Amino acid sequence: MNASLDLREKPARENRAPADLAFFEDLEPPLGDFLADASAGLASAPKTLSPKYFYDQRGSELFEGICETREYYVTRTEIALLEKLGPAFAEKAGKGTRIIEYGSGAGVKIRTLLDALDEPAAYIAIDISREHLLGATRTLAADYPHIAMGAICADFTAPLTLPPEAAIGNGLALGFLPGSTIGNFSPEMAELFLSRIAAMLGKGGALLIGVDLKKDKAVLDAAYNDAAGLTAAFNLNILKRMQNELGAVLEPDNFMHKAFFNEEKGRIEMHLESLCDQAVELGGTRYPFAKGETLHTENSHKYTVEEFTRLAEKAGFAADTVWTDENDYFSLHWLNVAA
Ligand code: AVJ
Repeated sequence: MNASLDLREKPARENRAPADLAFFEDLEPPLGDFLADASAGLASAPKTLSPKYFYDQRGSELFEGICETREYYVTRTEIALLEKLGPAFAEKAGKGTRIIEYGSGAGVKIRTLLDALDEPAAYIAIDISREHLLGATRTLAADYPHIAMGAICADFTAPLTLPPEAAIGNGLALGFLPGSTIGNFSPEMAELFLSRIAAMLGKGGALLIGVDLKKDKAVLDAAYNDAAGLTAAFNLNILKRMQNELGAVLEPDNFMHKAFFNEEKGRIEMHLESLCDQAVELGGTRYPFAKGETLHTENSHKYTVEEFTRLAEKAGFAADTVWTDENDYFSLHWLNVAA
């Protein structure tokens, strides 16, 4: 190696943590290319778009609103379970647990764990949104000064090894994946993702994961068709984003929110259905929509306890305990990384 090559080496990346965090690791996840993804999705048959584009500021607010609706039982059912089961988790986890959360939520769910466990040593959040991640973790740092807080900015669905700074204490490494986030993945992708989590947590680790259950189709359909219209607005917001951010030429009023449980595939599907023959213009290309044709925006897979247990086992976990609410609407699974 010669001197001129040395000069071209990039300076070591700085991952300076704010003083209140134990560490901050920025893996600089590539931002999704909304224009490229939307163009490819409109050109494909059937037309699709990734649900990750729901969550701009307005979309995130609408999602929080959905969680408060009477029909969307998911959030309140899971939080009630987490609160009730605190002592059971504490007994399983023991002292000095290090919690690793995939995604950093509003903080309500993680607080139930931090409050219930026996002197947890650390909380480490992994999230793709840098601002959201740092904001959420620093708020927790202020409220839990005795727990080391770490943040990793990364795409948690991609292969990832925990940095050496994340090895805090010698308690259990406990992964936490609430909210039925896993439902957005196809079963094949869910298995791959879970196997990566198992590798990251390592031998002796465990995962606490929230999984929405199969149930009466009418209950499922209603949860994604709330009477106040928040889910419809959430779905249609993706068209407004295309107009505002990508300069798409389209008429949102010519599309209708459509969500239903597909029994055969075991998933809620969300679509935007075209109410007439029309075209969407994006990046200089016209994409024709026939009346009744849809843009498929989301899948939310539902499992039976047995189906999900089998999937987790294929991914390298050993099922330990499953808890469900009194209606069997939602499940929490405690899985151990298989030896
Ligand atoms: C955030 C993916 C768990 O699938 O229920 C809620 C998203 N979409 N209503 C879900 C959602 C429409 C939600 N997840």
